Amino acid sequence: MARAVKRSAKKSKKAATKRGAGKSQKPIELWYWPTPNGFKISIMLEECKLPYTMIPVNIAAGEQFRPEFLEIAPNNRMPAIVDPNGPGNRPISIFESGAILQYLGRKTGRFYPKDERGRVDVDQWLFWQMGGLGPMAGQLNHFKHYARETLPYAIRRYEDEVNRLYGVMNTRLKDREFLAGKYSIADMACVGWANLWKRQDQNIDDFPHLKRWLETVKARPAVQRGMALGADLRKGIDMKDSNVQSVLFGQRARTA
Ligand SMILES: N[C@@H](CCC(=O)N[C@@H](CS)C(=O)NCC(=O)O)C(=O)O
Repeated sequence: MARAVKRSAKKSKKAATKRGAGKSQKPIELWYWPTPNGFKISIMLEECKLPYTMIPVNIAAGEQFRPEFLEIAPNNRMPAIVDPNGPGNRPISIFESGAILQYLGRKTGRFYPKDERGRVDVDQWLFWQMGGLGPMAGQLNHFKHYARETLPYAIRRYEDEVNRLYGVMNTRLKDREFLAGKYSIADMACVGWANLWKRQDQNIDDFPHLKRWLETVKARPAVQRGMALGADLRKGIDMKDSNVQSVLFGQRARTA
């Protein structure tokens, strides 16, 4: 696993102390690769000014299969975190970006309402991203940009679905600034995916409310820092390279 990169620790320690979190808060380990799923967590850590150390997981080189990563992320997908100051002040590890966002929201009391109605509103849109926008845009990306065979039916199927989902998002954003009213972890979950509209062959001008939302979210300095995290790591990686493709595609069960 590549060298860990410390981020924000100095500035954030102060902020954490200010919020009453105590001086003993150790940096959260963020196991990460710069993709829209990774950005969700780098954005949230930046928004909350939590101290963290980024540990790159080079998924193009197969680092997601290393035993030390599988121990915290048995699904061999990043992102994952280890919070040394988890519940009971004991370490906790978490995989699945939605679960991590909710955990960090509960831990900090930020971007995730405490009242039930507010929380349900955020959860709906968070799960909508986890089960809809993320997987559909992910499949579209696969068939449109990475697949060795061109399969027009598959491309059309996911392009249509992403288009439909953007329509849903656009309607939702017609009369509210953010997906759940106030800026929340649901917006953080979606921004990295919606930001790829060009690559998805979507026309953002068909979705004016979505366009306004995207510009607003992307203007936040923490979002910019989160989405810039580790950008250099991807340089020189060719997703069409047969070694990379043999790591990432055609994965089947690995039984012990
Ligand atoms: N549902 C997971 C999806 C995470 C995911 O798909 N991560 C990809 C990168 S965006 C990954 O780690 N891929 C490694 C692989 O395919 O082996 C989450 O939201 O955390």
